[in-house]
Amino acid sequence: MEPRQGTPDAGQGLTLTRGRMDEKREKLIRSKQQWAAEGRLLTGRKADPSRERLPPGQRLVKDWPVLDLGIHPEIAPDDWSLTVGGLVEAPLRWDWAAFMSQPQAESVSDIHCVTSWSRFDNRWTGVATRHLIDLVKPRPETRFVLLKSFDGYTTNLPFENFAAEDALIAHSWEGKPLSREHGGPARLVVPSLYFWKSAKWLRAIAFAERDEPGYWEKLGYHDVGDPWNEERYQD
Ligand SMILES: Nc1nc2c(c(=O)[nH]1)N[C@H]1C(S)=C(S)[C@@H](COP(=O)(O)O)O[C@H]1N2
Ligand SMILES: [Mo]
Repeated sequence: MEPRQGTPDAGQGLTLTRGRMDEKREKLIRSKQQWAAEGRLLTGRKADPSRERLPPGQRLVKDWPVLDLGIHPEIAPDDWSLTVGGLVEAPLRWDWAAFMSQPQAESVSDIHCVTSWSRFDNRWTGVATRHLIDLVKPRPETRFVLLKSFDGYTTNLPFENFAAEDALIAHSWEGKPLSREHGGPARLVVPSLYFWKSAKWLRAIAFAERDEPGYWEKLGYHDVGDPWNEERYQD
C-alpha cells in the first residue's frame, strides 16, 4: 500500500509546489553532501559523556527542528505496520493495535543532530528495542540493524547501539502522540548516535550480519555516527 504524501495529488498549483519541494530537497541534499566532503563542523575533539553534556561541535537549542528529505508521509494508524525480520528466529509484523499492546517503556534522552544542534531531555514513550529483541531473537551472528521508512529513507547502525537500554520505537514525545513531521505514528530513537540514525515513519527493521549503508551513509556520512567521537563523516 502506498502511503499518502504530504502534498495533495491533483491540480495545477501543485506541480509548482512539487517543483519547489524538489528544489529545496535537492539543495539540502547537495549541501549536506558538501558538508561531508569538506568535513564541515569537525573540531577534531573527542569528549567523555560522563563529564560533558554537549558532544564536540554541538550547540544547544530549545526548539525542536524538523530535518528530513522534505516528504512527510501521512500514515493513518490503520495503514501502519512494522515488519521485523532478517537474521532472527521469530520474524514478526505488528499492526498498530499489536504495537500499542506491547509493554510500554519511557526514556528521557538528548538529541544530537549532525548539523550541530542538540536538544536536551526529550521524554519518549514507546516499545523498548530490548523488548523487540527478546521477541524476535536475533541470531548470534547479528552485528547490524537496517531500517526502512515510509518516505523511502534507509539507515544502518550497529546492533549494540540499537539494543541499548535507552533505545525505543517511540509513538509519543512529552506525553503526546508524535507529530507527523517528527515521524509519527512511530519512529526509532537511538540516543547514543547522531539523530539521522533514528528513522522517522519506521516501516521495517532487519537484523543482519553484513552492513549495508543507508541513505546518508552512501552520501559520505559515518557508518556508526557516535557524537562523542565526532563520527560525522566517513574518513
Ligand atoms: N524516515 C526518515 N527518517 C529520518 C530522516 C528522514 O529524512 N526520513 N532524517 C533524519 C535526520 S537527518 C534527522 S536529523 C532526524 C530529524 O528528526 P526530527 O525532524 O524529528 O528532528 O530524523 C532522521 N530520520
Ligand atoms: Mo540530520
